[in-house]
Amino acid sequence: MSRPQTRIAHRICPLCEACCGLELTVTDERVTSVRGHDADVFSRGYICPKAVALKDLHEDPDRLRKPLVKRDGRFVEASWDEAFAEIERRLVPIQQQHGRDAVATVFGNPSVHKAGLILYLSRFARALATRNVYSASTIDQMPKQLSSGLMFGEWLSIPVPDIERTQLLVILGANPAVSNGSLWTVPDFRGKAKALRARGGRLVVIDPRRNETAELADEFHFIRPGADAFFLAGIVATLLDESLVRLGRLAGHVNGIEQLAPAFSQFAAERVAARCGIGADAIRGLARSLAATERAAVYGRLGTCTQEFGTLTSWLVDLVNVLTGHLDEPGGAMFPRAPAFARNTLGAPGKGRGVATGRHKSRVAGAPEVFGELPLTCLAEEIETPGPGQVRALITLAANPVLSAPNGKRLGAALEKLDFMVSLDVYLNETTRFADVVLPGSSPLEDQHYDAAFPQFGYRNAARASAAVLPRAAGQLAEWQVLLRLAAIASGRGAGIDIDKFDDELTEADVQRLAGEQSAAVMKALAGRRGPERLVDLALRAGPYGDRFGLVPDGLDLDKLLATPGGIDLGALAPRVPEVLRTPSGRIELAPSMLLAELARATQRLDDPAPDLVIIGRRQVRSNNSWMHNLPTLAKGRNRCTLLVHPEDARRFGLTDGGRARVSGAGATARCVEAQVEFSDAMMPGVVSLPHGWGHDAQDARMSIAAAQPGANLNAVLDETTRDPLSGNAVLNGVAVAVSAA
Ligand SMILES: Nc1nc2c(c(=O)[nH]1)N[C@H]1C(S)=C(S)[C@@H](COP(=O)(O)OP(=O)(O)OC[C@H]3O[C@@H](n4cnc5c(=O)[nH]c(N)nc54)[C@H](O)[C@@H]3O)O[C@H]1N2
Ligand SMILES: Nc1nc2c(c(=O)[nH]1)N[C@H]1C(S)=C(S)[C@@H](COP(=O)(O)OP(=O)(O)OC[C@H]3O[C@@H](n4cnc5c(=O)[nH]c(N)nc54)[C@H](O)[C@@H]3O)O[C@H]1N2
Ligand code: SF4
Ligand SMILES: [Mo]
Repeated sequence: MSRPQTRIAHRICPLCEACCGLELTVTDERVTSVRGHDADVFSRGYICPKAVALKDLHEDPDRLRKPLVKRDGRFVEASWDEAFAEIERRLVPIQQQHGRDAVATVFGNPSVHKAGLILYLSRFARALATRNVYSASTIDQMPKQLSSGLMFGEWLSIPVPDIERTQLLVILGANPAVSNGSLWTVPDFRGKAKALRARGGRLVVIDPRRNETAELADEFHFIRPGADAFFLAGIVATLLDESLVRLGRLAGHVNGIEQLAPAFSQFAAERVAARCGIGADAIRGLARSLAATERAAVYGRLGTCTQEFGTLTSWLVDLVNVLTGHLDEPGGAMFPRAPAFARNTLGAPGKGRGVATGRHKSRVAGAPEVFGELPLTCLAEEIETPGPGQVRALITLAANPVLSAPNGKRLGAALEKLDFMVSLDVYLNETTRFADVVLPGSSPLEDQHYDAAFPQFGYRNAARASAAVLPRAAGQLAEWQVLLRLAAIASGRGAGIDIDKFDDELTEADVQRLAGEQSAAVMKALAGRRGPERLVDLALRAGPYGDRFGLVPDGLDLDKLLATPGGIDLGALAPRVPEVLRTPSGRIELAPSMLLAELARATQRLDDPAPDLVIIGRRQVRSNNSWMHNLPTLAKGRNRCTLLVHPEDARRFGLTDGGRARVSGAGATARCVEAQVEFSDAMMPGVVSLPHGWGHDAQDARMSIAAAQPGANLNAVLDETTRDPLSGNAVLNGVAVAVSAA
């Protein structure tokens, strides 16, 4: 027998936004251990329990490895050529007969975590040329993208707390101690929060649940779900009223400051206190602390976005940061400068076109397009409702909306009625089981990796790339190749297209736009690579730290990053205003008219009574959205899909600890689920919590481990018709429910 061959490989973890550097031991082409990479300049050895599950995912017998085509209602394995031929045969006639909008697409969360998907999504979408583009963004962060776009001129110019230098961090509606951060790439949040406190700084958390982040905090307040806009408006009103506003260096770079005093006159702390469930003294006190602390930042995330006033709230977070002199200042909320793919490093600095919404509207609800997308919660009605523009076919890419989006039952029933559906996914699950053709996505360990999105939200600037850890399995296509083939079919160029030539053609067009007369030379410099790797090399070299194709000899390129697996540190965040701005005025828009109108609408809602009981979600360390419940290392152990109930509420509703409860949504067609009750005094009375992403009880899915402990689907009781009207984002928290013993 030959001696086992062992090697060490490095890979950035693609499982969440923290983007930790991993060190993997590979013995005879099998991963034998996964550890944190101590020499990683960004994550410094930190990992969470999910990283180890990359091995489970790679080896999971349920993971799809061959295309599946549905014949007479049953899936049969097919070759890639057969699968693409079937797609061409069925998709193209739908486009021809019913028009381009008859084909919809949904991009799911993992598509942002894989270079082969994120860098080819736009190519695919352009080829599909439909208005029916949906994604996880409208059940997640679209409000923050919209408020950032309106204030700073770019959808992804989102400031993040400079946590290593701040002295006061206020967190609303986020639980980075578990989620590891979102729109804020911050591995080891826990360690950084402890360091903040060790240097005398303070952490304040505002949440309807005393969550794991609150346990690290100096100060915690329960807030009534959905009341953050009122709370933050109370802070702004206090700053204005007590003359605490200090713009500092930004004074010459803002517009609209004079519009604020009249707009906030209704929101005195004493007036909003009851709406928030937080005393006026605490609101005024926090406003004063923010104003008086030299280095402070307010951060809001999922809980502040997935509510009716999501965009309003997201704006108010940054308005408070500006008014207290903490935006774009060290220790405040700052704009990262990513080494590649950041729109706020392209084009003329300091001015731009800004953002617009509503260039078209959804056909049935009339919801405005935002960032080129329609609200995911509109998809079911767009499939169900006859008439011109009706959605008759769907392509899902790494998405599981039947579990992830409100009222999946209705969506599932709609998917069943489609003329044709294709999914690119790693599992046959609650959503992909409705497809006619399922194409297998690759195991992340088989892909070279560069995070195109997350360095735009990094707690510091860094550049890292990873080589593939394992060779691609025989016969497995890379996901970018799959997307190009789908693009070729959708644009009428046929499934048989030469993928490499097609890729050259598209990349040449990009280079032409970027480099004009120099484009031939640039293409030559990129020779030897193709697919996402070539796009990464191009973006790095043309980017703010790039080698500019030789003009900056010690600048970045992909070779350099691949030769440095621990990455290259590009320093602490640095002030970027006005260069970062892309608004038409070249200033930060403090009072966009759309948001002032929304603020006025909120005044009508100041006296809304609290519903008897509302539900919120939660995340857990050993789980990620809807798809990691089939991985043995994560799935083992106790039932985690429990309904957290405050003991007082339990008494009111006759629930027992460990017993079962029926949770039903409000309204005539109330849907219900059953879950195990767990008493918790960490819950605000009147609020219960169930994690999302569970409910793996579909008979025809193929996830054997997940099916053994299916859990209850939170989204089954949520309502697909309530949205933040500005961003189209779903309301996932603070929804009225009833509970009873089951
Ligand atoms: N009630 C409630 N609902 C929520 C949330 C909440 O807080 N509360 N959170 C929301 C948020 S923030 C998000 S982002 C969404 C997420 O919702 P989705 O975008 O639907 O994402 P996931 O649930 O993570 O499902 C990911 C899908 O991608 C597949 N997949 C995994 N890895 C790969 C891969 O490498 N390649 C391919 N091709 N496929 C892959 C999985 O099998 C699964 O089908 O859920 C949202 N839903
Ligand atoms: N382990 C793990 N990590 C993950 C994920 C996962 O599923 N599991 N998902 C990833 C994804 S896709 C995302 S988007 C991020 C999200 O990361 P975070 O933004 O940190 O989201 P959550 O952990 O859901 O925390 C949201 C918090 O908002 C609170 N909340 C609910 N409603 C309200 C409200 O009205 N007001 C206020 N102030 N708070 C409210 C909840 O109680 C909860 O504590 O996490 C990512 N990381
Ligand atoms: S926190 Fe965990 S899942 Fe997220 S990137 Fe790091 S190791 Fe991966
Ligand atoms: Mo998300």
